[in-house]
Amino acid sequence: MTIQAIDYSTKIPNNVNLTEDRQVLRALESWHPGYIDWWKSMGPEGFQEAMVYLRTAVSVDPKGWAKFDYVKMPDYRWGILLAPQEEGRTIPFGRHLGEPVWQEVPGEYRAMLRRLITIQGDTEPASVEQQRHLGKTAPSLYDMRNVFQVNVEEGRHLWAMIYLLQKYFGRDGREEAAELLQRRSGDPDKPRMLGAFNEQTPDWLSFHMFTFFTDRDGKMQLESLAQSGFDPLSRTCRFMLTEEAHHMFVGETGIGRTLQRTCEAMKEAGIEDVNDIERVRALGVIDLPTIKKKLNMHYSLSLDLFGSEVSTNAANAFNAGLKGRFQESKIQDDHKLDNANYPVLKLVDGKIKRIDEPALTAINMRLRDDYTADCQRGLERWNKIIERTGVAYRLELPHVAFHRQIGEFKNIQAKPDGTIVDDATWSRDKEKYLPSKDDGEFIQSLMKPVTEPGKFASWIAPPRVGIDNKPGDFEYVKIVA
Ligand code: BYC
Ligand code: FE
Ligand code: FE
Repeated sequence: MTIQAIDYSTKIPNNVNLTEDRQVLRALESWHPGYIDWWKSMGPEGFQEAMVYLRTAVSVDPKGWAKFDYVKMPDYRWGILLAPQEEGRTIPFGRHLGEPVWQEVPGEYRAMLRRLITIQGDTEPASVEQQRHLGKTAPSLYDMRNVFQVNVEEGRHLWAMIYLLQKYFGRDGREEAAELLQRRSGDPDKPRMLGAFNEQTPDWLSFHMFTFFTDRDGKMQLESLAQSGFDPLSRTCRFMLTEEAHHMFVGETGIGRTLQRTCEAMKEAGIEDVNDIERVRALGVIDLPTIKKKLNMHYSLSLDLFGSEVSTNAANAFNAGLKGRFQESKIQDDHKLDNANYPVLKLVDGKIKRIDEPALTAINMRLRDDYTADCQRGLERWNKIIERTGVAYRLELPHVAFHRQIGEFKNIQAKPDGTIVDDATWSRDKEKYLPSKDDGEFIQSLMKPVTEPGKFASWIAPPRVGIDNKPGDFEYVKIVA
């Protein structure tokens, strides 16, 4: 395994030898100004001049791939970095199992591959757009730096997909690349492609839920694409996953610190009843039932990102060797799914039932199940935090039929426990399960910026350790007024 050094001499840092790939370099360089315009108009609002203590990828070596320094965000070095090519790699699943991986796009799969890459690419700038207001209400400089770190890396993930489109898809690829800068999150005329990426991220509780739940969909999708027989896609996704871990860390610790602070404040004030919302809120912390509602919302929105439980798109992508399963190589089966079944939750005569479906068409369901298990482990860590404070409360994932807009359950209403209810009951009760306008306003009232180094807003505990082992009062962002 050789590790290609990163070339910083070109405008676009890369380890794909762009200096000798003139045509692609030119295409990328002509896309660059539009990207910078997009970043300046749609990236973090009000902080384009700030000096931010960011990590930048300087190698793809898993040990020591990043360096930390103060950077003005528009000067961030968005690079094209692929994990090293593995000698003799073969296609790990599907109809071409065992054949050498492709270094060029197989003609018959061109459209399918382009679509997968475009959808992946679309989510990256969408999340930056959704999060652009958050700097202004950051609960600390530490948190502010974290959202900006996530944002620049999502920007880099867009570059990763743009490189594939421009190198391997000719004129079609250049058109897709241009359109990726034109769609906008939440815009009714030119929305982003997937549902959850057109929702708002109105406050920091949502941001942390988003990075826990939605970036985790990112992880699962990238893991499946990292299996791809199209080797450049696999290599790109493998390196993206290195960065993704931090995004989920931001979400998990962000919620963990919020829970910690709420529970500590309740204990100090001697409040036993978690449902005594008024008294808890008066302490300047977010009550646990409201945190649960936000969890319900972001988990259900993220489940929609897995597509329909039974999907021929997914079956075709698997068969073609383009998109595999989570940890494909660790699964003990034929990797072709010729005669296999997989249990799928379906709506049968108005009841939710587990039905065996051909495993090939149930690929989305399987990935979603792996995702749910991964989320569940995170929830258990949150519950430990609550438990240690002595507050009697547990977080749970709502049933997969709850609040869905895609798949089997999109036409019914179910409570978080999975009980199906009629529309009238749902309308009457939904604010018990999802954040109400009132909840939103209360959270908004706490979103006051804290910009003094080492200080934190009332509703969130400080982190246990700093970024890059910096001390507690480190100035992660030098704000320029
Ligand atoms: N919203 O067969 P179906 C990330 C459409 S996140 C709107 O059920 P399929 C990140 C679908 O397009 C990871 N439309 O689903 C996280 C299709 O439409 P067409 C992003 C939807 O194709 C945080 C029709 O419904 N990466 O990286 O098997 C921050 C029937 O589709 C939705 C990927 O998603 C939806 N939720 O699976 C930053 C990987 N769901 O084509 C970044 C690439 C479905 O008939 N994408 N539809 O018009 C895929 O693998 C698949 O496209 C999907 C859908 C898993 C998304
Ligand atoms: Fe990403
Ligand atoms: Fe991410």
